[in-house]
Amino acid sequence: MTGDPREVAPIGEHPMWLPDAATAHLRGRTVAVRGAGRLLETVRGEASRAGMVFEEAGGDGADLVIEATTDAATAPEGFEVSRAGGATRVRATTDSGALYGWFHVVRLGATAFDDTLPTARHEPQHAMRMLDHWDNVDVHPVMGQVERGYAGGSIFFADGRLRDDLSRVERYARLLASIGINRVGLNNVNVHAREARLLTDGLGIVARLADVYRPWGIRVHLSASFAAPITVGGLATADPLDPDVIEWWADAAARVYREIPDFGGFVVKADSEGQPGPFAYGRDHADGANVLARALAPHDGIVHWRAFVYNHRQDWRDRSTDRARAAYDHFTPLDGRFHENVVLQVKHGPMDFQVREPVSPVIPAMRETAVALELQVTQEYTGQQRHAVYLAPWWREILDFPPFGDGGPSLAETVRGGIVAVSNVGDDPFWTGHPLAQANLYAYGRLAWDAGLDPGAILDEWIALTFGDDEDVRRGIRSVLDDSWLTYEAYTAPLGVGFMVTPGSHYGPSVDGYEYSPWGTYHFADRDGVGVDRTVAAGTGFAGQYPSPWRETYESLETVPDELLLFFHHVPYEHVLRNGKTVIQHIYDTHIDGADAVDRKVAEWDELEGRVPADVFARGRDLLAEQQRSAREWRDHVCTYFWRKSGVPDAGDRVIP
Ligand code: GCW
Repeated sequence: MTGDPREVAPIGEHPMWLPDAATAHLRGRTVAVRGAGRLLETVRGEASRAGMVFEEAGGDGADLVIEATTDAATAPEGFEVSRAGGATRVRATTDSGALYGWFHVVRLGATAFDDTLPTARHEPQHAMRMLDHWDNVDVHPVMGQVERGYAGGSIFFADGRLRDDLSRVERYARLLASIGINRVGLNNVNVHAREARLLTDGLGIVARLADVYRPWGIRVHLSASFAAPITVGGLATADPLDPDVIEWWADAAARVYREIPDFGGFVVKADSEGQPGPFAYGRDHADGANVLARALAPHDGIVHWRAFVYNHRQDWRDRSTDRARAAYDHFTPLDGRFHENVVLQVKHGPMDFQVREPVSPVIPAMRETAVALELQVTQEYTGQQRHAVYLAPWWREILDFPPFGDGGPSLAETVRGGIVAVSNVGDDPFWTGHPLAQANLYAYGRLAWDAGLDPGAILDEWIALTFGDDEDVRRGIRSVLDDSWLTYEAYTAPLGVGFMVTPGSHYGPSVDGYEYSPWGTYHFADRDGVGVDRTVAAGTGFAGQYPSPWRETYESLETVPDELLLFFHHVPYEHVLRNGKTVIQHIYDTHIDGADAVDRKVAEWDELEGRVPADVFARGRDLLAEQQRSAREWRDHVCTYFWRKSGVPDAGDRVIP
């Protein structure tokens, strides 16, 4: 322990938000940990690691008393923190609540021992707070080891097998527990041949990982292939209504639970981007999900069934097919038919994790199905951890959205099946490629626990834990990150239209990259205008999938929010936005301003030299240089493209090449 937050472990592995300095306020203080449960052992281990002194014999005089007792009457996993008689107390009904209470005390820093500390109850908004890994055991020839991973290889697997040394996974589990994550999906939802066998002869791997996560209150889940009865079971069919298939899944689940009694369940991507599914047998997705659900039910397991089902072989000339509509069209007729232990896992937007999309209309539509909201911490479409983009303000907007109109419940209150996100970590020394991308993982956990937290306050918390209390560091990092999501939006695809990325890699601009492709992600720019007509009156009808008032809000050019204009409408370039600018001028201005904003971020980061650890500074500087290059490239491609299409010059007389 150094006491100096700027001294981090030599590179090899950055401690993320739990360097030893983060618990410096606890060193030498006395502690008593009371109650039963294996997670209390974890709390004791943490207290001893922090250099606390254990108080024997009741421990009523300790500086910190952590107690799991049914008297606490907190919700499962919740805790109450209070201060009286010179002691700070954490009381929880369960041992997991005590563990979360411990990490709350870590976050509070020295204020945990102020006599003014108010009594407060903290209970998670969602019982399921999950992180999905898209890790492959083998390195996939196209997608690499971690699909859409921007931070190196897998922390679980190397050389086609489970790593021998799982100590990093353990440190990861600790970091996740500290932000309240309680479920982890271990493998890619695109299940390839090797990974399908995790369910059969690879079960030992799953069991070993479950053992590592268990002391941190985290249950593991597996992505399963719908075709597993054929590919690993040797059956001739995977028809969900076939008795042999039903029996195969029941046996498979029983085998898993014999090895891993607290196994969480299966995650399934079916009939999606080439993954097998029930459509091959003329069955629907309720039939498909329910066969797995029935197999898991006796063991208290859950099926996360993904709603990301759409036609990825569409004819781009056919304007009536709309990828945005697909999930709603497939799933809403099935509402009410899913077993109780099916959670429909829905991406936050109707398309695919873009920098801006409306909220998916599937979420408010499924009134009788438990729905989980899926976010993407890995920055597939938001700069791939080469651009500094703090996503919490975007997630907060999504979580706050009132799907039934103002005054009604927020999206966070609407989803009953919890919150899921795709992880952004790999075996990179900083875990997340860009050191600042750690803030996204941190913020995800905190928002999954409480969607009401302020993204700026979360960022301050992350900065203080990671870098200590230097006010200049706080200000510098805040100035790089605070508006970074909007900056990224400004220099990439405009006004909600999405994509315009390089096909395959999804990094960097290619305005027409997907325009004449089968993937359903079009902007329809021509010489007169741009955007997708998704109105009921004249377009694909997607706007009509929303309950009122949103269907009307989105349908009308008078009321559609500017930032979603091109998601819902095809308009002429000279169409005037509600902000008073024409669409074309908005495109020029935002792209030029967005790239300029990145120049400022480069300078702001440079100010941090000598204030953050040298390795963090150097990595950040290199990546900001790349962000600057890339932002300019985006600016130039997009501006030139629309200047050539429209022939409308920039009102500011700037030279658009
Ligand atoms: O965004 C797309 C990605 C795919 C991913 C898919 C999904 C795992 O480009 O790589 O596949 O989403 O969410 O299933």
